[in-house]
Amino acid sequence: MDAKSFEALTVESLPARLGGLEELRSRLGAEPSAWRVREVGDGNLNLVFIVETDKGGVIVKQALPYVRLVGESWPLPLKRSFFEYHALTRQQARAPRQVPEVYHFDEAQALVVMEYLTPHVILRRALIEGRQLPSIADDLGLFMARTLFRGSDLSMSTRQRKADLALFADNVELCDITENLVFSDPYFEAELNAHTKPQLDPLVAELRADRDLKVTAQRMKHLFTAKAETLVHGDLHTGSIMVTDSDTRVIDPEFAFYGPIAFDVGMLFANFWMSYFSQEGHEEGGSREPMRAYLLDVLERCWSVFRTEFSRLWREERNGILYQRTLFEDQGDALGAEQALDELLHEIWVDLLGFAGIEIHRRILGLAHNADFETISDQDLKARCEAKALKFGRHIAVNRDRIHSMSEANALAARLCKGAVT
Ligand code: SR1
Ligand code: MG
Repeated sequence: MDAKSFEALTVESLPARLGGLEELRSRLGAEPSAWRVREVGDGNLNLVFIVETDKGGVIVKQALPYVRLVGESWPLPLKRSFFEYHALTRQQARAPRQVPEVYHFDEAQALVVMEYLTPHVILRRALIEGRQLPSIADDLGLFMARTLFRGSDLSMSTRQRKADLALFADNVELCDITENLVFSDPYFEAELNAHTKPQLDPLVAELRADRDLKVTAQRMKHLFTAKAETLVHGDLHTGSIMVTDSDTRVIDPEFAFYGPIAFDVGMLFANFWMSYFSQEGHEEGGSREPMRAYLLDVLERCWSVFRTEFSRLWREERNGILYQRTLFEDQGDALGAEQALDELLHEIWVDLLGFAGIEIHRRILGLAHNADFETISDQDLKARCEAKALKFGRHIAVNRDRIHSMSEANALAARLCKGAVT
């Protein structure tokens, strides 16, 4: 394949263009004309192809020089594929078997060839269908603790850490998308915003006039831009996770950069809470009460597993720049290290509530909406679900310093869901 000039792949051109790659031939067979190719990308940005034969399958993901969701009027650099590749290789090392295996990367063509996860489905779709996945809370709690701890100053040497900070600092345009779409656009009438009209108009006006909320959103944006704590996935929502009953894989880390530990955790939890509030819109086939209980349990358990694993890593792998053992354990002051751990976990908790509340808002008020709500066809019902989620988001973000536990946050979600709070 000509490695010089970028050209978007098509279903027709892919076999000829990638047919010489040993990484594909060994998995699919050496006769590219026999490869079956489907384009299945349903995300906002990229092309995604499944390439299969009777021998096996691979995924080919290719960036486009623009935002697929919007079109060529919104250019976006191909280099996001470079960041996705580098994030995947680091996550694979830090949380083995929790991301797809990478087989091949072509920087000029902005494409990554990786493991075809089958029979996996996108977690968001499974939750909309009312499927209770037994292992996601544990798997995702472990994934976040391991990647966020091991990519931070708690684990890395100063040279390695600064080299990675510099490498991912160039992921400018994707950070810029988050800075605007997540933290600012929802709070004014930005051009690409959308919300359920006219039902949500009064609440949207109220939120956009809410000074405490706007200050909170900007405070969270400030943490996002300035708190370069660890290599975050950067877009860890339920559409970035593929599942079976026994396997959970995190995909699509193209938004990776050095940011706050709490960002990934808050974004993921926001998506579980949105799934919770949207369940009422999917009750045609029967009550979703068991599903709601399941989702609150996932939130409790995932946060608990995260804390437990993060604490284990703190005690066993804290060999980086910060909180050196020479200051604590080596002086017989293990309690000092535990105090520092408690303080850090508390800070993560407070910040994640802020990020979660803002993520909920942007998915209902901004450009990029969630299928959880978008697939509710009755617009009045959809707006009722969204309004509860918006109020919940506002409460946990603005009052993040005063919410002390996941059970407290979940109890508020349950009260709002039952309509006991307006
Ligand atoms: C223009 S991109 C919109 C959203 O899609 C991605 O998945 C990110 O969540 C981004 O904010
Ligand atoms: Mg994505």
